[in-house]
Amino acid sequence: MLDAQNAAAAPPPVIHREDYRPPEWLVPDVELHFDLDAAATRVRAKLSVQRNGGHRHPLKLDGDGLIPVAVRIDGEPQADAWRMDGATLLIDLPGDAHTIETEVAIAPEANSQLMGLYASGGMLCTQCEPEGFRRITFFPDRPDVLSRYVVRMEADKARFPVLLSNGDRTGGGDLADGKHWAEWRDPFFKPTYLFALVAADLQANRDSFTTRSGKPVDLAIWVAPQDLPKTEHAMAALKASMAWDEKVYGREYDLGEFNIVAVADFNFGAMENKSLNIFNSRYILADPDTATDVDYDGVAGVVAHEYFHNWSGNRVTCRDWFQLSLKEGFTVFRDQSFSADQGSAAVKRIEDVRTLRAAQFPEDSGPLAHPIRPESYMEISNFYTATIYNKGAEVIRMLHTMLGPDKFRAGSDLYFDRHDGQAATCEDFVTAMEDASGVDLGQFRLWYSQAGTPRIKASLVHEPAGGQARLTLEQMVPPTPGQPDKQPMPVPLRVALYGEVTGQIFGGERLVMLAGAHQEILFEGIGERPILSINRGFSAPVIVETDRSSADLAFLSAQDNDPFARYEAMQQLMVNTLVGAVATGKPDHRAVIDAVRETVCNSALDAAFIAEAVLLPSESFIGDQMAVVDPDAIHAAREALRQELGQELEDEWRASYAKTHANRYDYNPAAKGLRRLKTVALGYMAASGAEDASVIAFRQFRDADNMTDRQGALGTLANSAWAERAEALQMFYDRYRDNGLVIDKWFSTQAFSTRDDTIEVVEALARHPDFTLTNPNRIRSLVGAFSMNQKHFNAASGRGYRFLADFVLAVDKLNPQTAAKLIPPLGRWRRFDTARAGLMRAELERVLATPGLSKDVFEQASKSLG
Ligand code: B3K
Ligand code: ZN
Repeated sequence: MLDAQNAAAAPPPVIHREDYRPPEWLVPDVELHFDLDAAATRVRAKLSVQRNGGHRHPLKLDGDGLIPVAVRIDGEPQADAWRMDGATLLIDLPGDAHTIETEVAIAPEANSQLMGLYASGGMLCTQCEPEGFRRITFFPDRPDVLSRYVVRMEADKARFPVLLSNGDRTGGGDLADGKHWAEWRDPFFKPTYLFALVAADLQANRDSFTTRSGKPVDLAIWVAPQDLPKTEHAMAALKASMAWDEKVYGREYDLGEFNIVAVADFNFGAMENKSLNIFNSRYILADPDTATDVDYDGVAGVVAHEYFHNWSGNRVTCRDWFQLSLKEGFTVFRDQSFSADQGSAAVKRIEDVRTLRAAQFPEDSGPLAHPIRPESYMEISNFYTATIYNKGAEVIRMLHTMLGPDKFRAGSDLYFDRHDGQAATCEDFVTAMEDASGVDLGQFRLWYSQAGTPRIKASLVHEPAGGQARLTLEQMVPPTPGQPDKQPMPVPLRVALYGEVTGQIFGGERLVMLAGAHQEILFEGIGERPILSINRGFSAPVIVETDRSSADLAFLSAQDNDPFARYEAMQQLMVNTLVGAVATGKPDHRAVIDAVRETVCNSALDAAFIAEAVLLPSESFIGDQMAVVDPDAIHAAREALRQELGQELEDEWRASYAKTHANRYDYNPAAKGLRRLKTVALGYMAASGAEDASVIAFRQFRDADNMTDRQGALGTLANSAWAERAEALQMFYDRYRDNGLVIDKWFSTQAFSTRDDTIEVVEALARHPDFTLTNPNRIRSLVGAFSMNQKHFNAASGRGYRFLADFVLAVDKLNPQTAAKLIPPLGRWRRFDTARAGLMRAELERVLATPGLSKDVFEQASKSLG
């Protein structure tokens, strides 16, 4: 942590994309020898190094917290040939090819950062992306240095009976003193960030998959014995992903083994290490009693995501970390498409857009805005963002829309063929798409370099005399930090015009390519007044502003044949209503109530879609539409609309509830949809103030045969003033006290509560014996969840801000990556009134003034002050 301690005094250096230079030394082969022990692990590394180019520079091996115990060059200890430059080991080498051996001692159980080799629940495991490998051994720790690895591990056999690494197991056996060893070889060239090892006492759910060319693959998911029954869903998702990638992308798996290990303490969701994926256990373990339908979807989506990385990330990796979206945006697009194919594509698209709007749009309009290919960073761990991942996926999706599935597939085939075994760039990807399709993507590249969410103004004018309709589009890309002036981007908009009377689409859907700042599109043969359906399927990650009336939005919410556009029309109607209510203080709920009634009563719609469509936009999304966020007024307006919807449509909610509640647990898209609608209906019944709502909620909670129903009811109870509330929370805790993942839900449900005592409850929960700073899931479940509770986090007293900043500082001492991820809500100060903005800034300043800050937190806090 030497660097970290200097951060407050001298800001950490800024790394620029334009400064990229190829590596000076390559390391084609590496042998690692681990003498594993939780308190003291010895790591010996033997690197074959090759000079790359005609320079005379020394070999630079990155290290972080490492002290060399021994260094040998071509087998000899040459003390005068090497030196330390800060954390980096420099070695002067006379020739162009040498063998370097180093030895270090590390302490996994003292590693609270969870980067490098660390201990979790009695096992040893690794996390190397992006720069954790340098905490294990000295190495050129950058993604464009690709090596073949041989890994030998030795460990106590009783404590660590399972020894895993990348590739295939090539040897093993017993040693003296109760120890044993295993050797693994990975024939594929890979960068350091894909290295992994696990030493553990776990058991495997084993299965197999035969690739389409007939090669058998042994699959194993490693967990604690009592968790084995919870791995079936992940295993099914893994096999489905393997088949899907063959079918949709023509990509086959390339080794004889594929292992997944679940760990309780993990900074992220999961990690795609070559053939040894390591997962946060929340994305592996699922059974009906402990995991919700959302959790099941998360497990399948993340298993697929990490598996898909084997091609989009591992076989073709990133040249440097500025190219992160090359693998992440593409892989998110791939996992989204996979999930859409497994269930309801319409609902999946709605969920993906909701995530983008909740996580990425605020980022894109705030002080941390960056393009999907950033230009600079202090700490690359801060760039695993919704922009890189989710906007990155939207950019790939636009290519898919513009090129069509066949040309897109030709482009991806060309990309994989051309760059297999290489460290590539975003530019390589776009060039492959361009070469394979013949489509000019020159201007499209702006999506990689410009930050900010484009705003599109769309207005439609009907000229009945000529039977024409004129669609005028205007584009504005807002300024973002470091990018004051923007160029218009190419925006693919799927558009349809509906006849007001006939309800028919005129001439089918069109793909309109908006290329400039202003464009007019003429539609012919429009005899009746047309209603505009635009950005159907959310074909571009933009904000579309239209002047459509409430009546037109209601029409679309009832009739549009594009499910996303239909959902969107309802959302827009709700947003207009709520923003209007906040602005005028005179709510007019009529149009929303009628539109919701129409949707709830439409027997042609499936339950999952109805549940999504009738949900009110979140308080933060409403805030995003306002010049100055007024958290209390938004909350009051939204609750008033919820209450009136509950009361006016009480019979409909009761009918929906009755229809769905007899349903016994089964995991399939239809049953999931019924469960979702059931809890949405329960929420409205509670909002209506119906006297029996508490009894119904408590009954749902108590009698549930699955976590979706139980947690759904608990959420309603947790928001209430009902007598049953405390009992339900206690019952939930007692039932699941030994299950960390479910106790996370217990914390987050209370942190999300709308009740007025939420901040006191949250502060008390931070002192609960089950709260701990060493488990990232637990931190997110309380502190992260609370920071998303717009009303209470933004309490006018500033108490919520102080709570968050206290945790940023406390967590930073242990785990800078997790601490830095807590900061963005404080960076939203520009969106609030001056009093709140001042309080938020004061907390950011307090964080920045603290000595010994990590560079992760320094970068996020200083940029957030703006
Ligand atoms: N590639 C990993 C990212 C882990 C980085 C942690 N700082 C997870 C994923 O996107 O699949
Ligand atoms: Zn990923």
